[in-house]
Amino acid sequence: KKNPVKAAADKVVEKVQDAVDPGNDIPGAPGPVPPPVDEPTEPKGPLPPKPDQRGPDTHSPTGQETGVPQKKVAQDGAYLTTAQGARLYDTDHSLKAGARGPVLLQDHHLREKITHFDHERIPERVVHARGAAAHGVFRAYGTASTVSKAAFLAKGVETPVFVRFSTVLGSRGSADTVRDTRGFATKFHTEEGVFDLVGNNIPVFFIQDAIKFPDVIHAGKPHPDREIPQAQSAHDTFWDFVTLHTEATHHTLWNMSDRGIPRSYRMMEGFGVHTFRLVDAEGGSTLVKFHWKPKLGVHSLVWEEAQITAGVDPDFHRRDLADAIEAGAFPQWELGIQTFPDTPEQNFTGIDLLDPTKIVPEELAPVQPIGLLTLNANPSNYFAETEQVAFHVGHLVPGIDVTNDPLLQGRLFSYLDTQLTRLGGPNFGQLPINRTHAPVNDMLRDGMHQTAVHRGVAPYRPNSLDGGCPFLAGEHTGAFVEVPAEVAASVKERKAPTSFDDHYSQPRLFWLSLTPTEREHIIAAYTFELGKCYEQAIKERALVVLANIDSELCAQVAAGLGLPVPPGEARLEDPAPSPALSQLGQTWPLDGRIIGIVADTDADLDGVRTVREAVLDAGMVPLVIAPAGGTIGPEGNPVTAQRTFATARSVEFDAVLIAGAPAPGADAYGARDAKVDDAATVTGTDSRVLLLVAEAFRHGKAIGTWADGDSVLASAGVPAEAPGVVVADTGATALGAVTELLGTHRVWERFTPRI
Ligand code: HDE
Repeated sequence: KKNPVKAAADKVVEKVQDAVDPGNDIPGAPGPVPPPVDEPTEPKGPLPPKPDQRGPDTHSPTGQETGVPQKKVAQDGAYLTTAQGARLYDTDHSLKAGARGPVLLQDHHLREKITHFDHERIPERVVHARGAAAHGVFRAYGTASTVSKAAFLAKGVETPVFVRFSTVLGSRGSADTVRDTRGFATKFHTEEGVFDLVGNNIPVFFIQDAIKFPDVIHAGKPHPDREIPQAQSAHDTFWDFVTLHTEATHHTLWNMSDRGIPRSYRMMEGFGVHTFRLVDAEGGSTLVKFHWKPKLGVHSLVWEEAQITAGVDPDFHRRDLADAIEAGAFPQWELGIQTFPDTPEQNFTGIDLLDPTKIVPEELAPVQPIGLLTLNANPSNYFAETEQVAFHVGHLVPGIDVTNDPLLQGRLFSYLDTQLTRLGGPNFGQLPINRTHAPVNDMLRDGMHQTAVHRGVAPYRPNSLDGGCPFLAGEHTGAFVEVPAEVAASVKERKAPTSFDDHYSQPRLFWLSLTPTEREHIIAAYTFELGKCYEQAIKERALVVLANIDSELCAQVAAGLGLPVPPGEARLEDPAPSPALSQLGQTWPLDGRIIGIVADTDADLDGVRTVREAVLDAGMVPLVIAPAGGTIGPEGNPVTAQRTFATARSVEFDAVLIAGAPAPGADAYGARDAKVDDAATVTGTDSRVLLLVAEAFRHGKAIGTWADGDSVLASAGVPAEAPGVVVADTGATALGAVTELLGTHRVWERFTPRI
């Protein structure tokens, strides 16, 4: 029987819906859906990016438009429909035999909704599962044209790109700031097809042969019995492997250095790791190593910061990248190459170019800039873009080829293979984020998730039915032709060249190239990670490895572990240090740096306003930290709090300013209202503020105070005369001094290395 109350209610709903019935007349309603774009099936000019391939346009939170505003609504059209387009009148109640009765199997909407939901997840990447990505553009300087005929490297050519950064070991939901290598994978949508540069933020790798990849990853991933620890290398199986397998020493040392805990994806170098081969228009070839150099410099967290951040804001790097792009502070990297003659030895000054555990110091082969990458748009949909993007080192374009590096050779197999499981079949190239912008005219047919409707009857060659089409291209009509590199007559064997046996000279080179502060961080990292191992034998073996890098490093870690120092092996002559490997000693731009400004109702709020403006003018982000949410100050002219004492933690800020109260009599913000006047001054006594200031100090961050803000320093145990602590009269002076300090990222004098 019809429920009269419900019937009346339904009528009302219908009426309301009719009233707002929109179609596309409602201002702001989405326009007509564009017609689908056919997959190209015959040779023709390059297609522009399809509507669903274009990166979204962004706008900044300050309201400054950086393009067409991003579409904010999830659906097109006015009515909710099924996947088949039938309009729905109710999506909240299952179809039942009476309001209190059982659910009917015939409820097709319920079944469709739940079934689709049940299958929303795909397998996460077996490595690099956690990532964050952005769209951008690569603009070539043309400087690489002498060594590569790749069209996208010609002067002034702009190529759309999609870049995905990642950690390696953790699962999709793991924390961003763990100690790990970071992935830096770039998909160039060139007019000659897709080129993927699938690199890392560390220039060397743990292993020299792809066949060992499952071993190193099984060792680094959580233990198979309890599946712990998550996204960590501080456990027995990792150290068991890397100490038994000493070719991993160089990469492990980089992981234990500051490079293992980057401050931001925007402040990381990227490396192609392997040696690649570029081919010029005449067929001449050059060996190269690829480098990404961040415009903001290379900066890291300190270990305690990384640990706190993993709990306080596990999405720290993801948020940082997205916020910067949304605010219009587009991160940039220069792509550079080190070039080497393509000789049969593939060796440069004694360094085997096929060994991925070796770098070539920049002092021996300078990095020559060839183009500029700018990330300027956030993905619109995490799953469709960041999750479904599929990189492959075999996605190459004419002018870029591979070498015999045995690690690279194995990767050429793995990246295609892994997508079959992850993306469910061989047609992942048709997904919008992966689809090339170049015309596709392949003879690949059918398969899971085929979305192209191929026409004709002759997807084979040779054929007569299609008039012999399509034809094969040649070197001068844009074909990808492998470099006819000579392969020396040899026997079939499972072996590595003897040059691959040198596992220590380059770890020593790295160690010798760092400043005492950076070395101190390495000592602390080894002491922490090995201290987390249970097996004594593993720790002892690790010390033997360290003794072969440096006796002082070994001695300090041994002291931390409470173990005897093992003897080191006799070493050959020390390599010349490579200063380019150190992160310290230079001054960098401050774009997007975050300045916390602690203020309460008694503070010099005029000073706070001036400082906020100046911070914004300098391209940085001011965040006012107040006792509670809302505003502080007089009703007519309040200062808005972006953080509160409860929500702010030091790790979020690159520098901290403390606004003190103006001198008695000098009313800084004019007529105060009585309510505000009554509010107690809490800054100097609030334990959360004291913790914030003490942590900022411990982490080497610049701290500035003005008016009587310096009283907080004493309560927090921070000496006012310590390096990088500024006690000023006005906010502007305090900010000026702090800004100067920020250029070097941290106040390095505060760290006192043991050696
Ligand atoms: Fe990867 N790697 N890898 N890798 N790798 C993958 O591919 C693999 C290696 C790197 O954001 C997988 O689509 C093997 C070196 C990045 O989607 C898989 C070997 C370098 C990403 C795979 C290596 C990398 C991956 C997992 C040893 C730096 C993330 C999912 C021969 C130069 C890409 C996928 C993204 C992802 C295999 C070694 C970088 C399984 C077999 C060396 C940045 O195919």
